[in-house]
Amino acid sequence: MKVNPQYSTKETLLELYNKPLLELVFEAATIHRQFHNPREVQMSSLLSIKTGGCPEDCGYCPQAARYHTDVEAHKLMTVDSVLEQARNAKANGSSRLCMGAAWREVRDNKDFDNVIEMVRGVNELDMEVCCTLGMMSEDQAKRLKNAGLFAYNHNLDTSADYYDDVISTRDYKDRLNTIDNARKAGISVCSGGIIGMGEAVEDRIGLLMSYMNMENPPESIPINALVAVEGTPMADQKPIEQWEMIRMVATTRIAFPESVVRLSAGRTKMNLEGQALCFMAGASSIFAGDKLLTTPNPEYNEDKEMFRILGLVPKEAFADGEQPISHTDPLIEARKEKERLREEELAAARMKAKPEGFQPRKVSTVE
Ligand code: SAM
Ligand code: DTB
Ligand code: SF4
Repeated sequence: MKVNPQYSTKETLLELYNKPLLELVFEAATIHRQFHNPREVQMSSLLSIKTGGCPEDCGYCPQAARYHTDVEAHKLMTVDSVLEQARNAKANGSSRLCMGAAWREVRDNKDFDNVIEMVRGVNELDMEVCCTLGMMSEDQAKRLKNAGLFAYNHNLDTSADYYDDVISTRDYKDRLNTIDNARKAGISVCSGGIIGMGEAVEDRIGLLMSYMNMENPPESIPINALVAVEGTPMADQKPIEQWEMIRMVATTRIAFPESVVRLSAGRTKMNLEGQALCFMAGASSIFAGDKLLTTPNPEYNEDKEMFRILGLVPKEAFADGEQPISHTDPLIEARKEKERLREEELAAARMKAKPEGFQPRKVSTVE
């Protein structure tokens, strides 16, 4: 049951969202238990591989070049430093790494070649590797997939109706198109939204309806609360109440029983009890580490303590029924085969050169 047929219209979803809070949480918790292990919460790490200087005008985003925020622009990180950060994240319990770039779209250049290497390297660490790089073509998606990309994050953010109030440099169709390209390449889709941008409750439902109308809704739906950043047009937005986050998580959980609902940006403004209700209502992932892409997030130790108090355990990679992407790449395999043949030739030549009766010493090997 990818979508819940009981709540497949605007009206039924809106009614669900507005249910008495504890009834809503109970219904969500019931569905959650049927499809997921309620004690498991995935720790996922975010890494901003290319920061700031973005040409887009997303009203919420501190990385847009046109707004004057404290974000310092950085060019693309090196492959080695990304892999070092990935190993750190894994050592701290993360089973997924999401690499974000402040790009409008992917371009076929040296930077993209390097991202391909990053994806290959992180996949080899047996982590779920996710990227969020802006718009991309089907061919670019295929290259990412071949390198071992597990998921692509591309948020619709809000309803189609409210979208133009938030962003003017691209439209909803562009977003849907990229999601389609990820799908065509066989990449798992991560797509969700932000609440607290001044939208109406109907826009939150409109966002969910966009996913409801997809042939294949996202496997992963991040729910963010706006992090209002000084210098952006949304700097003065009043923070949402955590009850709204709980309602949004619960409604998403009920509407998309099989998807992973991610309690994403905005946790620094929530207390332990609020987050606990989100987990109860079906959130089964958080971003771990003291930084999201550019804004603060709770410290590792704080989250470890929260897991201890609530009896949660970190979820392993690929626990949601998806298979890891094989590390075997046809090019690497061909190179290995060439090396093996050469080794054989050398060994044969050595044997020829050895005196009669020579017995090689036995060496134990581990495959
Ligand atoms: N440039 C790419 C893109 O827009 O798809 C990838 C990076 S972008 C920062 C990834 C997502 O972060 C956005 O789609 C948005 O949903 C979320 N985001 C950005 N700024 C945010 C903020 N201030 N509060 C909450 N979420 C935010
Ligand atoms: C998502 O939905 N939230 C994450 C991730 N996908 C890429 C990003 C949150 C960014 C919050 C603002 C910042 O730190 O710059
Ligand atoms: Fe650029 Fe992405 Fe930020 Fe929009 S959300 S300004 S595309 S980095």
